[in-house]
Amino acid sequence: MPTFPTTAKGFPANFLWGAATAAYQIEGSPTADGKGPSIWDMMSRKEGAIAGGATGDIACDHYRRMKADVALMKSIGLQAYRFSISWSRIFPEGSGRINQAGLDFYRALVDELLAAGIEPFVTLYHWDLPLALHHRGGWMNREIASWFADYATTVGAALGDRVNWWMTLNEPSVFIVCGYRDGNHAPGLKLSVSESLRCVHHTLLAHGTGTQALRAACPGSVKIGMAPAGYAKIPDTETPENIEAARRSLFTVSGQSLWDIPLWLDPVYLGRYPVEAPAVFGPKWHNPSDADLKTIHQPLDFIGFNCYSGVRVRAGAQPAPANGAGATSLGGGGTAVGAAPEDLPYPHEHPTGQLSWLMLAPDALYWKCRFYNERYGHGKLPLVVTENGFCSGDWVGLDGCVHDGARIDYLHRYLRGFKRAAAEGIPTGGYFQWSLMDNFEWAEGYKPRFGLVHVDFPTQTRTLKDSALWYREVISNHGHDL
Ligand code: BGP
Repeated sequence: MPTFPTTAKGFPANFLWGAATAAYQIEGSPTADGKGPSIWDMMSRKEGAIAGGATGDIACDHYRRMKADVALMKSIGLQAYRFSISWSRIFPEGSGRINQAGLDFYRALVDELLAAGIEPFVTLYHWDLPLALHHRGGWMNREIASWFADYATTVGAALGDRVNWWMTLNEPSVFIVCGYRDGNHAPGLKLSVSESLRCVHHTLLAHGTGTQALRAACPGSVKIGMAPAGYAKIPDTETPENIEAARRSLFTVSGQSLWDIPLWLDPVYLGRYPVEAPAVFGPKWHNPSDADLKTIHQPLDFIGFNCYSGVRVRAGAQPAPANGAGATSLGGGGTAVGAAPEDLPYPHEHPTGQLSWLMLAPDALYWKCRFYNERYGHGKLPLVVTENGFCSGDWVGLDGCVHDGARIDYLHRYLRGFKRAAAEGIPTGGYFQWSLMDNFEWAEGYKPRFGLVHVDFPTQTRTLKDSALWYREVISNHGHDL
């Protein structure tokens, strides 16, 4: 545990520094010990679906190298490790029969972490739906809320005595939009907006039933949250008008893309869909029942969010629409005042990671914390960065080291934004670097490298990058020198 004392300027004493991974991206061993197939096992076999024809069949071979990988985490000084459970290791047919060997793997991992003094953070769902459930409609089928609850009950009962921190879903907007509407992620469907909206609702419902199930299954008090995605909105300059424009842009459903944050987070934290949603979607909108909204709106213990990038926003020349969209800081539904927000495009040459969506936007962490705290947390729930990271084409140099200076600078700048939030009195609980090690980056294959640890995939050799050594220092002085 950190020994650095709490100061008004830094992170609280119980703040945890960690790194994150996900099952399909690192484990490999897709059929070991009775595991059933997932939609990503299917997707990665589809001709042309994944860059370089890659699959997660071996990935980082973590299923077989788990102990050595925990030792690696310890050598970096990690205080927490966020990983996901592969649903189809536990339920090879998606529901019904439990595969004890699958649970045993994660129990062994948790034991290993605790013995190394590392706090486990468990994500129940990081995109690898059991294929058997896909054949029963997957996220299109409302029954998934009860399949997910059964899965949460089983995992909670197996690990809840030793795992305090839980996340139900990772980036629901990404797995629905990319997987069901755009088709570039598993299961590769291209549904209509109306059908996709049903998936959105089932996803949120599963978050609610999963949260209830975890609370019932885990002895003692556990901390439950989510790990949603989404671009931050950053005021171009910090004038009151631009700040309000950024807030409004962040919290408005402005079109039918399904990416807008309040579509996902307002039901979870406020118990209702955004007021403008029925008008934006017109006849494609399905009115939810009060009972469903109540299920979705479970009390949570922290505000988790993944944060990679952000868009700059300024107050435009036009007045804001009069439908209350986005509304002021206090949770939407208010009368619109002021200017309509204008998102500002980055110039073509703006710095990015290896993937073009990863635009350098260092204030992203600060503004997400500030706006989420205002609208959803009200100073009562700690903000936890469940992912933040950078992808670059790293390689092992002639000197045997991996000199990833761009990643260090990226993390340093973003962490300063997070520290500013803490210094302004916003409660903070932890920070997870994505990712512990280079891994299978979904449709992009193995080329984009996000790790603190370099993985040479043919030999599975691990090499700590310079960023891992830098992060070790950050952890040891509890962010004091950032
Ligand atoms: C994670 C994925 C990562 C990376 C990241 C991107 O949850 O597992 O591999 O793709 O999300 O975040 P975003 O989708 O928000 O851009």
